[in-house]
Amino acid sequence: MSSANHPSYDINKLPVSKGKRFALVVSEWNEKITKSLQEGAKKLLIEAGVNSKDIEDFFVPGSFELIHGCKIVSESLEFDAVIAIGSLIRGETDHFEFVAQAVANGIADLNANGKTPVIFCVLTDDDIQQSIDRSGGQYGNKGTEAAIAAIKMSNF
Ligand code: DLZ
Repeated sequence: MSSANHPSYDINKLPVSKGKRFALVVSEWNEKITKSLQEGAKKLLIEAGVNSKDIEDFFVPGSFELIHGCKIVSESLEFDAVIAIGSLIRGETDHFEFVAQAVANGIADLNANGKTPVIFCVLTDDDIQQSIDRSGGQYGNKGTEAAIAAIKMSNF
């Protein structure tokens, strides 16, 4: 199921992905959610023709560390696109806005200044139910959408 906001896609109309290399940088906070996002992204990449050996997973402790993790991975120039995967839930941190803003700004900086596109797949939800709904639940899987963006940007 696709989300209400994302245009529907035809897997056969995505740019050629065979031979492209993708990195998934995954935050371990709210692991159940980030694992579902990671699985959704990986499934789409493979459906689109990416070889599983060309998808590499990297793990960081929390969403804040996605900035450094993605910087190291993207600067290696070994990948055609990087997907930053995290889950911030408002109820669990007083610093929600600060961390969310920092991660968004950090990933934006990497995109503005680096050569490798870094896709933003960080859920910022009010509660765990919203996160479940968007990571394979009733609103689809944002990991899938991030993988589509990664494929498109890898061909930019
Ligand atoms: C500390 C913290 C809290 C309270 N909540 C979350 C969260 O909901 N999602 C997330 O990805 N990370 C959280 N963190 C951890 C921070 O991202 C970071 O790992 C720590 O502040 C250490 O830098």
